[in-house]
Amino acid sequence: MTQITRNLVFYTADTPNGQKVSIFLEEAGLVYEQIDLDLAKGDQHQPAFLNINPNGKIPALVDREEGLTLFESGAILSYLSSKTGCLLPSTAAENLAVQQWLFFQVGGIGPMLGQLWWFLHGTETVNDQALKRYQAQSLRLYGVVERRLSESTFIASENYSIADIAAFTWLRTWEELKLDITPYPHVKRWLAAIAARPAVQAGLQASRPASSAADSRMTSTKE
Ligand SMILES: N[C@@H](CCC(=O)N[C@@H](CS)C(=O)NCC(=O)O)C(=O)O
Repeated sequence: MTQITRNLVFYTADTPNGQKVSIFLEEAGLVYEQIDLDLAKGDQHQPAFLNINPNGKIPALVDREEGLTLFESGAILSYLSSKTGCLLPSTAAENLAVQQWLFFQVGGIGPMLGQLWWFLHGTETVNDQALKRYQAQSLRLYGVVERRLSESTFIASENYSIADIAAFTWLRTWEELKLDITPYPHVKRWLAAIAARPAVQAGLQASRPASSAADSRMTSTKE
């Protein structure tokens, strides 16, 4: 495989938090180098990666041009949007709304749906109390988004934003999470609209490791 040096190096895995950044990179048409971490094998705990993200989680981004290393998907999305001007809100009020809904995703939707996934698929022990709690919390959050989308085309405003990208990669997983989203027609309308965007489809595709047969970590260049 030819290795080409790129200014943007993106550390990821094919999960909702990684997919958010993949989608943005495609929306912005950025050229980047992708390093796929095998989370099951523990690549995220290797010292070399902990130097990039001391929290040992994907996604992380290195911008060689700026000499910058960033972790936390919300921070990466905000950084890339400011750097490129892509999906940048046009007013201070809209920017605040985007940040508010982005934080809501990172602090609420991600942890609750993530825990639900874990208690459904990540552990062999069935814990009914935990399942009940995370199912209830997840559905509550779908309800919050439903109410918001009943009054607004997109989550933060009438414009598609990084807050939509962030929430989309999580809320699209309802089937895997065994959730019934029939009571949330606005969420369904919004999921379908975002899924139809070519950059979203390209981002989800780019998020898949270059070769599932390869051992350990793989490098590929996306452009
Ligand atoms: N708040 C973080 C969450 C990152 C996160 O939880 N990443 C998961 C994958 S979706 C991960 O790296 N898990 C591996 C581990 O916890 O060992 C963000 O939004 O970037």
